[in-house]
Amino acid sequence: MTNDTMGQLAVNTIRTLSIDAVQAAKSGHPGTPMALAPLVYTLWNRAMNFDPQDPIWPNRDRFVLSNGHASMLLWSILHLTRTQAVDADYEHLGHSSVSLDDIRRFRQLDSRAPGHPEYRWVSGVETTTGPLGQGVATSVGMAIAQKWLANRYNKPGFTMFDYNIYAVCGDGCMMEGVASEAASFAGHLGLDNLCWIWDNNHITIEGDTNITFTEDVAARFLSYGWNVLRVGDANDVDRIEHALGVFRKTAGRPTFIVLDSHIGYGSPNRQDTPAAHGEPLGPEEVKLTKRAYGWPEDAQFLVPDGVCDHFAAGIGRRGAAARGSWTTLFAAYRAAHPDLATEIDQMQRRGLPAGWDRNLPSFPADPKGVAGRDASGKVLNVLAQNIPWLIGGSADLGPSNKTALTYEGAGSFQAGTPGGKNLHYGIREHAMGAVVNGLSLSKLRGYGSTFFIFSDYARPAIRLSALMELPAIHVFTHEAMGDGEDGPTHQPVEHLASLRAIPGLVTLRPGDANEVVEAYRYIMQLRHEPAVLALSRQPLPTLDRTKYAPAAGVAKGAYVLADAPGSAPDVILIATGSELCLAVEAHEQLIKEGIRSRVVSMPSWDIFDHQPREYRDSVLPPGVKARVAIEQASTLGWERYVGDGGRVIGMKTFGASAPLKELQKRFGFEPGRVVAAVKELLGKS
Ligand SMILES: Cc1ncc(C[n+]2csc(CCOP(=O)(O)OP(=O)(O)O)c2C)c(N)n1
Ligand SMILES: [Mg+2]
Repeated sequence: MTNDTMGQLAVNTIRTLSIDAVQAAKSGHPGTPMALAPLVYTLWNRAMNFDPQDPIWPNRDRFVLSNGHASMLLWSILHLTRTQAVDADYEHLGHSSVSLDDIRRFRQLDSRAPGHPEYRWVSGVETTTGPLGQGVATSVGMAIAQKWLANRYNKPGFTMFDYNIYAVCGDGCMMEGVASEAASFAGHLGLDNLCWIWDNNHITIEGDTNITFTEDVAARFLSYGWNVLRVGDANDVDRIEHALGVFRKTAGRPTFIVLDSHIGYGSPNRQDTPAAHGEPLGPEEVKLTKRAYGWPEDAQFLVPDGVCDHFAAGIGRRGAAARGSWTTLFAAYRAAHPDLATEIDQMQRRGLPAGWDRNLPSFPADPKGVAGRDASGKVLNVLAQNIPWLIGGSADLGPSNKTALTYEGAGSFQAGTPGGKNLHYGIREHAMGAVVNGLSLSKLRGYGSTFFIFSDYARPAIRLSALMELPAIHVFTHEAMGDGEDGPTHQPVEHLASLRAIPGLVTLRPGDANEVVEAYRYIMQLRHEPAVLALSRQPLPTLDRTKYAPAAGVAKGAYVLADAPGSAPDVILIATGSELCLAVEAHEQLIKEGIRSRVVSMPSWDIFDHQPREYRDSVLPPGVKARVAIEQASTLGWERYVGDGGRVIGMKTFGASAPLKELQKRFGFEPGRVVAAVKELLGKS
C-alpha cells in the first residue's frame, strides 16, 4: 500500500469510528468528524510534535478542539496513535488513554470517550471544550505561555521550548464574542506560535449560516493582524499540510486557516445538512456512507491492519525522536543551568520554588487600615518575585485592582518583550479568564483581575477552571458597595453566592490586610483548584492580632476571631470581608453590655466546609443557635450557617449610587443594627 492509500485508510478509520460510536451511543455529532478527519490526520501525522508515549512532555505541540462536539475526532486520534494514559500525579499508567472499548462506550458512564473533550479525565486532551469559543480563547493563553517559557528558559544552544499551538474551531466558535476578544489579543501580541483552523462549513444547528452569520470572517482576522490562509478543500491533505507549513514559517503574526469543508462528508443524504451536526446517521445511512468510503458496510469499529502502525511511523516516530532529543538536551541543560532546570521541574509538577513565601508582608494593627486591594498589590509584588512563573494582570483596571507588578524588571508582556510578567488583557474579561486557563494548562501560575461585578463577564471561563481543576487565580476588587458613588451597576450582590455555587472553586473574601496575606498563602499552595479573591476597594481596619486570633485561621476557611471569656457564647456573629470589622465593633459593644458574643471570621465557605466536623463544631458549636451572619451581598445560602433561628444581614436588592457611609446606613451595615439583631434573637430587645 502506498503512503497515500494508507493515509486515506487512516482518514476513513477516523470517520467510521466516529460514525459507529455516535450510532452506538444513539447520540453525538458525526458530521464534523467525518469532514475534519483529513485535517486531524494531517495535523497529527504530518505536522505535530507530540509523543503518544508521553502526552505531557513539556515541549509537545498543543492541539485544541474548540468545536468540542466533534470529540470523536480526538477519541479516534488518541486511540489510533496509542496515546498513553497519565494520572493527576503525572504517573504514566502503562495503558492507552482511549481504548477501542472506550470508543464503543462513547458517551457512557466512566468511558474515556465522553461527550466532549475533558481535560484531567482523558490524557491527551489539552483543555476542556464544549462551550463554543472557549477552546480557541484558551489557546491564546497557551501561546502566551509558550512565548514566556521560551524567553525565560531558552539559552544559546538550548532551545527548551519551541512548541506550537493548533486550535480547530467551527462557525459557532467564530460567532462567540470570546473568540473575537481572544483573537484581537493574539493579533496584538503577534503570537506566531498560534494557528487556528476554521471549519468553514456554513452549517450550524438551525441551518445554513446565511440566516445569521454573513460577515467576512477572513477580513476580520486580517484586521486583527493575523496571517490568513485558505484551503478550499478539506479533503486535500497536501494543501492542508502546505498551509500548516506556511504557518510555521510565518513570523510575527498568528495564522488563521479557513478550511472549506462539507459537514457529514460522504453521507449521500446527510452531507451539508444541519442533521449531520448532531444526529446519528441511522443504520441505513451508515451503510450508504461506508459504501461511499469504500468501507465494508457491515464492519463496526473497524481499525484495519496497518492503520495504527501508519500513525506509529508518522507522529509516533517523529514525536519519540523529538522528545528523545529534548530529553538529552534537558540533561545537558540541567548541568549548564541547574537553577532553571529545577524551575522547569517544579513548574511541571505544579510545585513552588523554595522560599516562595519569604518576605510576605505582615500588617501592624491600624484602625484606619489598608484596602484589600492594596494589601493584595503588596503581596502579589512579593510573590511574583519569589515565583518566577507567576504572571498576570488586569482587564484595564490595573490601577484600581492594584495588580501591577511594579518592581524593577517585572516588565510588560508584549510582542517584543515576551519575558514581561505584566499582562495587559485589555477590556476583555472573558478572554482574560480563558487566557488564565491557558497559562494554567501550560503550568504557569496565571492570574487575571477586574472589578468583582465584572466576574460575570469571565464566568464561563472561571467555571471551566474549576471543571478542569486548574490552579487559576482570579483577583477581584471592589467586592461590595465600597465603590459607593459608582452605583448599582458596579456593586456586586449575587456574585459571591453564584461563585460559591461552582463546585471546586475556592472563593475567599478576606476581612483585613493580614487575612489577604493568608488568603494568598493558601491559594499559592493549591495545585488542582482555582481560587477567586474578593477584595475591598476601601481601607479596612487592620485588626490587632495580639488581641484577636491570628489571621492564619484563614487556612481553615473560618475561625474564631474574638470570643467571650470563659464558657460558651450566647451568640455567634459570622462575617466576611469588609463586614468583619463591623462584626468586631458590634461584638465589643455586646461584651460591654454583658452579652457573651463570639466573632467568627469566615473568608471561605468552601475551605471551611472541607474541615473535619470536629473543627467546624468547635467554631460553630451546634448548641449555640443564636447566630447572625453579616455580609454585604445576597443573603442566599447563609441559612446553612445561621440555621432557622438565625439572622442574615445582607442584601435583598441592588445597591445604590451614594457615598459608602450613606449606603451602609441605608442598607443597615452598622454596629447598631447588628446589636439590635442580636438582642432580638436573645429576646432582650
Ligand atoms: C456557548 C455555546 N453555545 C451553544 C452551544 C450549543 N451548540 C453546540 S454545537 C452548536 C452549533 C455549532 O455549529 P458549528 O460550530 O458550525 O459546528 P458544526 O456543526 O459545523 O460542527 C451549538 C449551538 C455550545 N456548545 N456552546
Ligand atoms: Mg459549522
